[in-house]
Amino acid sequence: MAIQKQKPLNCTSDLQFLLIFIVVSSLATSSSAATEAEAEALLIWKSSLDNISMSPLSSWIGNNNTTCNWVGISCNNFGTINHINLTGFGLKGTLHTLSFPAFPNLLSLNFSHNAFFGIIPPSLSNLSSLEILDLSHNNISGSIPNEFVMLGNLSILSFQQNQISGQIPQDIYKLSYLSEIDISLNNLTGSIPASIGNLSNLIVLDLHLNALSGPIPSSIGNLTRLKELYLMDNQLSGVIPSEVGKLKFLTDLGLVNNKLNGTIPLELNNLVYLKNIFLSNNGLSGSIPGDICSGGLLEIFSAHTNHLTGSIPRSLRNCTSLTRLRLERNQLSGNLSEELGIYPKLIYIDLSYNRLYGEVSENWGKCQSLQSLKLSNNRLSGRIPQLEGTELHVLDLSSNSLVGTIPKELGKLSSLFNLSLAENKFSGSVPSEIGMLANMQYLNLAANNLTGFIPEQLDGCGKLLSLNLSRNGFSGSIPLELGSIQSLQALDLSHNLLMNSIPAQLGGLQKLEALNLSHNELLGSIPSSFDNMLSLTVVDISYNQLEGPLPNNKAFQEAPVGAFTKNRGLCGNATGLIACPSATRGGKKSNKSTIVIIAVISGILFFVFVVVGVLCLICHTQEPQNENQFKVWSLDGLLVYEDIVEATDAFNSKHCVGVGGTASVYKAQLQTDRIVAVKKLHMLQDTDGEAMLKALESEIHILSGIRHRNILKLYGFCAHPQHPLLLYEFIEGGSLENILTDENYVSNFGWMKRLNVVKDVANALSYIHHDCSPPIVHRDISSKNILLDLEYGAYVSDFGTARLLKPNGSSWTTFAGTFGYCAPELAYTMEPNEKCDVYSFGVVALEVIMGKHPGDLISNFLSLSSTSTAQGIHLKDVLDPRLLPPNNQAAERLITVANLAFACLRTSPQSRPTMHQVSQELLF
Ligand SMILES: *[C@@H]1O[C@H](CO)[C@@H](O)[C@H](O)[C@H]1NC(C)=O
Ligand SMILES: *[C@@H]1O[C@H](CO)[C@@H](O)[C@H](O)[C@H]1NC(C)=O
Ligand SMILES: *[C@@H]1O[C@H](CO)[C@@H](O)[C@H](O)[C@H]1NC(C)=O
Ligand SMILES: *[C@@H]1O[C@H](CO)[C@@H](O)[C@H](O)[C@H]1NC(C)=O
Ligand SMILES: *[C@@H]1O[C@H](CO)[C@@H](O)[C@H](O)[C@H]1NC(C)=O
Ligand SMILES: *[C@@H]1O[C@H](CO)[C@@H](O)[C@H](O)[C@H]1NC(C)=O
Ligand SMILES: CC(=O)N[C@H]1CO[C@H](CO)[C@@H](O)[C@@H]1O
Repeated sequence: MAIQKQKPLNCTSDLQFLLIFIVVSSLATSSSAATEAEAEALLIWKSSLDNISMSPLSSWIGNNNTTCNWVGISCNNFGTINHINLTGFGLKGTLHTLSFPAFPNLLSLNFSHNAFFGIIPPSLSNLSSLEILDLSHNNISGSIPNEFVMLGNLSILSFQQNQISGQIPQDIYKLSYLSEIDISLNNLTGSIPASIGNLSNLIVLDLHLNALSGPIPSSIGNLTRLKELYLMDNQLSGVIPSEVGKLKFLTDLGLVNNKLNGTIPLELNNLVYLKNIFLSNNGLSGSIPGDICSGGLLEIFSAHTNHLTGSIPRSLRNCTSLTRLRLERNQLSGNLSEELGIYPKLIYIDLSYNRLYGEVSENWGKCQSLQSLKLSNNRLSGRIPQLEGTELHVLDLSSNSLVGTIPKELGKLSSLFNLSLAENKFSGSVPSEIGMLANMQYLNLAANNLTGFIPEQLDGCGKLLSLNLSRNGFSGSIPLELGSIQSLQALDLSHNLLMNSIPAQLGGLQKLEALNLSHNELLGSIPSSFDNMLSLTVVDISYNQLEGPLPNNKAFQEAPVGAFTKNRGLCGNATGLIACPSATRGGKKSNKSTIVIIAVISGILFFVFVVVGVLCLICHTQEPQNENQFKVWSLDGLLVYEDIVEATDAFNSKHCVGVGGTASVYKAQLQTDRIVAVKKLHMLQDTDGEAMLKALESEIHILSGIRHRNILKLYGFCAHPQHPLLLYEFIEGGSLENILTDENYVSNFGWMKRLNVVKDVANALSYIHHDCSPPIVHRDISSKNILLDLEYGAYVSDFGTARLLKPNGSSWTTFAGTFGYCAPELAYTMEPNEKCDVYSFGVVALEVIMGKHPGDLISNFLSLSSTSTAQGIHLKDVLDPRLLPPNNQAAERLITVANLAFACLRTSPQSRPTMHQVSQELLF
């Protein structure tokens, strides 16, 4: 099939609309004058406010001829003020300086989202026409004054999120027009007045997150128009009054986190509009009303952590509207095989910690939206059904009596990140397909009857944090591939039949904190690579056949005796062990000459290690790489190309996620369901297409061999003559630059996450400079080219301008790089080397901790000194002011990063550290 000529790419068309955007003032005023009293009252009040309030109210000047045009003010046809809306103006001050009697015609007063403090002044009651009062999201304290109930026309009242204390006024029932009360997130005490039942127009009652106590008054049943009732997070006690069943329009019922007991009233069966029911964390008993989904609108039913008994009602079986069902931690019983239907919208279900029996129904596999299925700690039997039809992220079937093998089809659940099948009766071997679960973080298969080898393919679970295979019958060796799961923090292989020696590769698990290899048949000595496991804190290697010295590692040195017992012959200076015969490792006491000898020996050893290490790396990188993907993709170029054209609707701008000088980037979901980022290169008209393609291709061949977890994976290349495409791993997140400038992300991007980003980038650069042969220089490190995933893991991307650095130097034709990140020497030499990347890294590291490009700070620093570290610059002056100050540990590390960054910015390339040195310094 011939490829049709594509429409010219136009990713920027949306921007053009933005440019011709015209701001239209929406402040319609029907009259230009307000009364003199109103204008005066406002001006007096303004002058009482904090200074920060002056600029938002700068239009509040002059006389009453202009008042109706003041910001936030609007007037009625008779020239008096009827609405004041100052939402989110950043105003600070009190309310009692505002003379409320001046506004007899005011209908709405909206002061939400400011910093008002002090009490609610009793004179507020002078606003005799007021219908809407919104003081939410301020810092107002004191109690609600009794005079308040004189606002006889009030319909909407919102005090949400303040510091209001005291009781709800007994006379609140006098505000008979009230349709909405929101006093949530305050400090109200006392009980809910029974008189509230007289507010017959009430539609919303929200009192959640206060300190209300006492019972829920049964008069609440008189609120026959009520749709939303939120009383959660208080200390309410007693039963849920059956009168709730009279609230026939009720959609939302929130009673979570109280001290309610008794049963869930059967009368809820009558409420056909119910949508969300939250009853968790109370002391409720009895069974769940059988017809709770009678209206067919129920979406969320949450009643976990109560004492509910009986079975899951049949009405829930046909409740196809359900999205979340949480009944965990009750005493529910019954046969689960029959009780559940197919829920097309169900996302989350948790029935753990009950007494359910029967089988895991085949129907679960047909719930196409299902992301979490948690059935642990029940009495389920039978096998795992087919679940490929779901979107599962979490599957927890632990602590049941399930049998059979672990189905290899689980490997198709590509979103799965938490799989727990522990404490069942599964048998057979672990299918290697589990290794296809690349998003897996927690894998727990402990305490089953699993046998065979531990599959080496588990290294495909590259994000694994915890792997627990303990208490099974696994045999064979520990696969050395486990050593490449760099994210691993906990590894438990205890109580199996594992043999042979511990692979040295496990020593590469730099993030491992807990290691349990006890109760196996492991032989030989503990690899010396374990010396470098800096995160390790808990170890247990007892009950094996191990011998020889303990590694020189704090976790081993400080472990209790029990961690080593019942081995063949371990030695070292840990408690309970004999000292090793020779002083090669672990020995302490010695005279000076042995120290010198040790130093010399270890020097030589180190040298040998380095040489061997370097040779290994060279061998390794020259080994045929795993090029399957690359080959497949490049051979099938046409096919993949068509697939991409289809997935991007022929490069439609709606799939475009970024445009740069040399390329546009699209997000494409291929037919294999893989999501890739497609980079479409802009080809210049006058370049020699063929030659350019050849050059690109050979370069890409080598780049595709880079495999590092902090480097964006290049999957392949389509050598299309008009627009060559590069296919990359798609990272859901954004560029470092975007995240640092987006206020929505900044507060979540705390110090520890930022330190990790710096570390990740350093590791990636160290890898391409020092572990690749030939070394690769990136040439364009900037915050634009560093992508962050949703967990703030960093990926260096865009080697578009990188060229392989040939050992004998190479000619550089064009200058690459981003302004503001380029090393100064690039201005007069065209031979960039690794040290340019080091410089750019310094800029990025500062940018990460400052929250913005360091700009002038660099030139100031460069003129200050050319060799030293950051003299005269205080850490607190450079830290991102949008975050809270760091704690001690983070502060210490930030100082390290700042000093390193300044070292990287030294004018003379020779005096900058190497990326290897930098990444070593960042090993915290
Ligand atoms: C207010 O407006 C009236 C009529 O437009 C005018 O006569 C009067 O001078 C104005 N007052 C001031 C103080 O500008
Ligand atoms: C107050 O104003 C804000 C912003 O215009 C609006 O979102 C909010 O709903 C208003 N409050 C009430 C009670 O109408
Ligand atoms: C709110 O008021 C309390 C005292 O009433 C004070 O401690 C607190 O700092 C205030 N918060 C803000 C954001 O102004
Ligand atoms: C309000 O509720 C109480 C208690 O349920 C009841 O005795 C009373 O008759 C109700 N009042 C009205 C007006 O319905
Ligand atoms: C549960 O129900 C299924 C289907 O009706 C039935 O086959 C099974 O025997 C029941 N299990 C128990 C333990 O009663
Ligand atoms: C465990 O598996 C072995 C071999 O498959 C079998 O002989 C044994 O009975 C199983 N034990 C349990 C408790 O299921
Ligand atoms: C003019 C007027 O109505 N003033 C009232 C304002 O509110 C206070 C407190 O409720 C009353 O005491 C005033 O009489």
